Amino acid sequence: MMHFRFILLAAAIFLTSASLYARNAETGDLRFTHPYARSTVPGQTSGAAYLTIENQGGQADRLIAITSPIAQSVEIHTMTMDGNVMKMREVQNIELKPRAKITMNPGDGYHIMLIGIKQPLKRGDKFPLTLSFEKSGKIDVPVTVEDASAAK
Ligand SMILES: [Cu+2]
Repeated sequence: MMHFRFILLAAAIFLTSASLYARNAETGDLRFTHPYARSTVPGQTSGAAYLTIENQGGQADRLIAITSPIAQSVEIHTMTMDGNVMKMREVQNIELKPRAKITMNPGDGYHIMLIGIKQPLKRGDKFPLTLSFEKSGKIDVPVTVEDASAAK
């Protein structure tokens, strides 16, 4: 009986480490650099966050959704010029080809829109963003709030 229990325990440990390893292998190709959000003023209901995502693997992946406990919803936006006016538009996903590097910065390309923020984002605050990828699954990225004028 003791022996049987030991085998079960060993099997459980093996399965746990095997699944951890599989998760690392799946998410190991993505690199996240400088995740930051701009600080907001009281009464401001939305904020913006930025980061650099690099696909160091040989397989394409796709960022398909983002959530955060600090916002009612999170959208992926891109900036487009409409005549002389810069407009934000929601995109459904961001494709990450092998070796692709997506750099987000204020006023250029993609940004992450935090909609319905529950309290102002103050410099030095930290909060998580959960990024969902088609292949790599969900990955939590810690974001730091920087000055409203922050840029990379
Ligand atoms: Cu936006």
